[in-house]
Amino acid sequence: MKVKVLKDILSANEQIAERNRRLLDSKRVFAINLMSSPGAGKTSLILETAKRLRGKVRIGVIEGDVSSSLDAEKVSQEKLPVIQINTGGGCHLDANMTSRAFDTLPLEDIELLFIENVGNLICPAEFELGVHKKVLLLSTPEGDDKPYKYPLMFHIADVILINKIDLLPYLKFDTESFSKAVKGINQNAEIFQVSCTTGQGIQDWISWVMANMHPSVSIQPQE
Ligand SMILES: Nc1nc2c(ncn2[C@@H]2O[C@H](COP(=O)(O)OP(=O)(O)OP(=O)(O)O)[C@@H](O)[C@H]2O)c(=O)[nH]1
Ligand SMILES: [Mg+2]
Repeated sequence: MKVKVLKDILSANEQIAERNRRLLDSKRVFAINLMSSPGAGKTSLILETAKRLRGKVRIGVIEGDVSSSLDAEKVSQEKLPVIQINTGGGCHLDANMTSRAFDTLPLEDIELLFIENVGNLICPAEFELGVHKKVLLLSTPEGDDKPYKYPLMFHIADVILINKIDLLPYLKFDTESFSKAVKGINQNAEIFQVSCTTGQGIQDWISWVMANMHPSVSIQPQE
C-alpha cells in the first residue's frame, strides 16, 4: 500500500512537470534544475553565469530553500527576476511548487531560467520539475566518492560541474577517479571543472549553456 501511495505522488508530480515543460516551451524558456549539497556553489554559479551573460541573455531565477530569502536577495541585487520558494522543511522542490512560481515570474521576458533546488544529494533527484536539463554541482571539499554514495543523483544529471577546483591543491580530491565513478553510473553526463571564485573553466560552462538554449535565442559568444 505504501508503495502505491508513493507511486501515485510521483506520477501526479510527473503530470504537473509535463505541463510545466509545455508552458516553458511555449514561452521559449530554457530551464535548468540546479542541484547540489548545501554550499557547493549553486547560487555562486547562477551569479557568475548572469555576470557573463549580462546584456546577452535574459535570465530568471527560482530559489528553493527550506527557509529564508537570502539567496533570492543576492540574485535580486543583480536585477534579475527571482522568486523564492520556502519548502518549510521539505528537502526538495516539486513540480507543483515550480508551477506556482511560474504564475509570478515574467516568463515572456526570460530566456534562461535557473531553478536552484534545496541543497542535498537525495530528494531533488526523485522529483521532476519539467525542466530541460538537470545540472549537478559537486564541490571538491565534499570528496570524490560521492557518486558511489548518491548514485541516483549522478545517474539523472545531464551535466556535472566539479566546482571549487581552486581548492584542489589543498584537498585529496582525485578528479580522474571521480570522473571514472561518474562514468560507471552515467555514460552521458558531461563533466566540467570550474571555480566560481577564480572563474576558471566557467567559459566552457557558459558555452554549454549557450549551445543548449532555445534555437530562437541568438547569442553572441563571449571572447
Ligand atoms: N573556494 C571557493 N569557494 C566557492 C566557490 N564557489 C562558491 N564558493 C563559496 O562557497 C560558499 C557557498 O556558496 P553558495 O553559492 O552559497 O552555495 P549554494 O550551493 O548556493 O548553497 P545553499 O544555497 O546554501 O545550498 C560561499 O562562501 C561561496 O563563496 C569556488 O569555486 N571556490
Ligand atoms: Mg544557494
